[in-house]
Amino acid sequence: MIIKNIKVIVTSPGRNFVTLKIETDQGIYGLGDATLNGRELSVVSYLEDHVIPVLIGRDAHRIQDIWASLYKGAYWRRGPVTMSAISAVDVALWDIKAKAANMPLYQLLGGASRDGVLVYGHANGANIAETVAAVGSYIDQGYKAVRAQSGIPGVKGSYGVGKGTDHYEPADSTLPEETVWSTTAYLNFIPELFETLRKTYGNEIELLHDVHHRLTPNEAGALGKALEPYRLFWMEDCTPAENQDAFRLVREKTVTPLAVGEVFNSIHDCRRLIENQWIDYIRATLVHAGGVTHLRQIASLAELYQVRTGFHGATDLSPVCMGTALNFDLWVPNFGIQEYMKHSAATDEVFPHSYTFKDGYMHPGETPGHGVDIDEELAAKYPYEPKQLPIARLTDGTLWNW
Ligand code: CS2
Ligand code: MG
Repeated sequence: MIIKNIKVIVTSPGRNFVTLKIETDQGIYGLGDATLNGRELSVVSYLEDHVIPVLIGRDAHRIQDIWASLYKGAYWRRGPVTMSAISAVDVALWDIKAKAANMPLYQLLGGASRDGVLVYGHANGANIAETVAAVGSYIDQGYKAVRAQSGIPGVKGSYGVGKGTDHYEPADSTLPEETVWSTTAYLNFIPELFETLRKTYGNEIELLHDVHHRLTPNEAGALGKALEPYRLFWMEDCTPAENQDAFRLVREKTVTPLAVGEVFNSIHDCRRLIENQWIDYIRATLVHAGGVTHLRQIASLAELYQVRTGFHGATDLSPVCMGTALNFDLWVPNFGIQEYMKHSAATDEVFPHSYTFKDGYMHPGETPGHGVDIDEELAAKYPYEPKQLPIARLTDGTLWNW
């Protein structure tokens, strides 16, 4: 099965997405998500200038060889742009192979290891009362797990608080919006949020929280300890992980489960974290960490150390990524949980899909491939809009981790 043509489709039904479409000589095509929030056009260029020319004429079934040639053949290995491009090719080729085998991707990977994929939703509010109410609305929708993020008193533009819509879209300005961060205000506030949530909803509901890279290891350890009475499912991105050993310091201070990795793009970003069992969940995902081929390696390493998957699934990862992730989640032995931020209705129209949500669980469906398509005509109606992610500064003006 020969690769005949490859398209990069940029569309913006409410937010930017980059989709790779690989067409073969047997009329089967595959789709991959190549969206890198705020850096979309860099991946478009990498694909069009450096990847597509070397793929035309290649055998679409030789996924492993193509992955190796794009990774080792690049010389300049790793990084979010390169790996998002490789991920898109890899996912599209797995989509093709599953379609050619006339089965959903999860069957091709080895069949279902569970009946459904546990997901968590994103509840947020400007304050504790609004956030508690938002968590309640997710419980009413049947979610068994909910992430809670709240505005922090005195902190402008607190992370994770939506602007009146279902889905929180942080990349919503052409130049980075400046937000403020105060660790003191945050640490004084967050335990009360989860104390209130537990008092209101009890211990059944799984509660998650995203620190979003903002604390030092010592502060993260202190927060984890303070949250232990409220038994979080996980505390995410508690401290930047370029120095993987930082998580040893956090681990020594708290038993609150730790999740990290949505910004990782290869196994080398998380090997030490996993081998030393400094984390409980790995969040690296299909669109940024090398696709199915590489995520299988990461998941297999994680399984050896009782680390489970907890894929990133924000709205800046397209339905193509979500559909592929749900197939992977249904199969992978050491599954933990899947993030699920509902896309906009316009996005769901551009990307028709077979995945479904019911009572807090999702299923990819039985459509051959990953189960997600793209309506190219409709996609063309939503031109690209330059958008960038915010930055954060401390109250003294120091540039901080957003
Ligand atoms: C967040 C994301 O979903 C999450 O866990 O960390 O919303 C993240 O901020 C965005 O995906 C960045 O593009
Ligand atoms: Mg996160």
